[in-house]
Amino acid sequence: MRCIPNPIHLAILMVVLITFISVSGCTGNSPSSITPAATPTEVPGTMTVNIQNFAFVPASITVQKGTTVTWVNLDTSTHQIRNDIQGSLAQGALFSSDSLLKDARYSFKFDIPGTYPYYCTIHPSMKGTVIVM
Ligand SMILES: [Cu+2]
Repeated sequence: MRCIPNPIHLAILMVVLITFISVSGCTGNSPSSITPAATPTEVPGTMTVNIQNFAFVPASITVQKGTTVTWVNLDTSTHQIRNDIQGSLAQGALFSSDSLLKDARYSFKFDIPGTYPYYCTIHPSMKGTVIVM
């Protein structure tokens, strides 16, 4: 029995080869690894408020009790955070930061549910609120 190449079998073989080469070529074009987009992550029990363009961002946050809130000054201007009880600057403050230079941080842990307004002593028009549930 002689082995004669069957034209149909050759055609099928060619299609299979072309398909294989095409698929192999495609895998070369796909990214070798997918890097997940960087997403801001909050460690449980912490919250960050940015001080940016003379504003607290976000100006109002709601957190569970026991949460530590950290303010980060992204401005080149110095800011100073002070708790303002019921809008009266004369009353005592539960929390009060030092003067925060650029990139300085201040943290305070909120253990008691309530509403805590605060402001910047240097720029009193800057106001924010921490609501503790
Ligand atoms: Cu300020």
